Amino acid sequence: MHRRIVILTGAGISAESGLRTFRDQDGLWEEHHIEDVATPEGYERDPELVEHFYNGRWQQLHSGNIEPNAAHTALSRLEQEFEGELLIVTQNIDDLHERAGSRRLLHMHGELSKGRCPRSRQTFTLHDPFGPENTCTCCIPAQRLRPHVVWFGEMPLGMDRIHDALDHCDLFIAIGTSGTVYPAAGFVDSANHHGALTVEVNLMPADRHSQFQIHLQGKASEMVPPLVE
Ligand code: BJW
Repeated sequence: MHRRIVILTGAGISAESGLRTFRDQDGLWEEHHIEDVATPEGYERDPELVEHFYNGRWQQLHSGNIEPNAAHTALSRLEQEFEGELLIVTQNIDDLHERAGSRRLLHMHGELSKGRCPRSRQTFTLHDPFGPENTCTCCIPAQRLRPHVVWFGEMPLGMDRIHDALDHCDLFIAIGTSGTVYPAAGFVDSANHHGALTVEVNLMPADRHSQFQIHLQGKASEMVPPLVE
């Protein structure tokens, strides 16, 4: 019986809700250059382009057409029923885990619904898409908010808490992530190192496939509910 579980989720868990992944066919990186929209240098060069990229995704998420799927719901049910320690670490910036009811959740790559003051790092919930009017209330003069997301070369969020959970977990499950982006891609190594059972759920064998002890190949919405129930 497992008592301490860490679950890592990636874009694949939200794919069946209608959100595009990054590296699959038709993924976001087919249409956008990573260095333009997902680096601090790209933002410095052309903030409007980057805001446009995130505003398109913000609008889709708030269009009323996007809902959590059976995989998000199953993880939320697990959280409610499980009496041991559980942490869902998501690389996703959407809020589908929250909408499904998950609370023991950490957004390591940030959140689409928030902007951040570049000076104080304080975050603000965005009720509208980005624009020059989105400024902070913590500084004088007010600073233009930047997307609260983690770009390449920036430090992911909550790493101390994540490492602590990985050091003590006895079950690590990665769902719908290609295992190409670090440090998340290395979490399986930490979990293995600490003696946890490591399980991968993916449509395809992912990059770090061979590091997992158990592979469940298929759609997250079909594989996750029976796995956690
Ligand atoms: C399904 C499915 C279904 C589909 N059911 N499955 C050289 C070596 C090692 C590391 C580096 C290196 N050079 C640079 C680095 C570090 C770099 C990195 O990893 N680069 C690699 C590309 C090599 N990492 C960083 O820079 C990170 N920071 C860092 O390392 O800090 C340390 C540091 C900082 C400063 C100084 C010194 C050290 C930051 C990474 C930030 C990532 N940001 C992004 C964009 C922002 C958020 C956003 O816009 O949404 O985050 S990139 C993008 O990739 C996004 C994602 O969260 C992330 C991961 O993608 P994910 O979720 O895995 O999606 P996909 O599309 O790749 O995969 C989807 C999967 O789902 C596929 O496998 C499908 O098969 C599957 N799937 N449908 C089940 N229905």
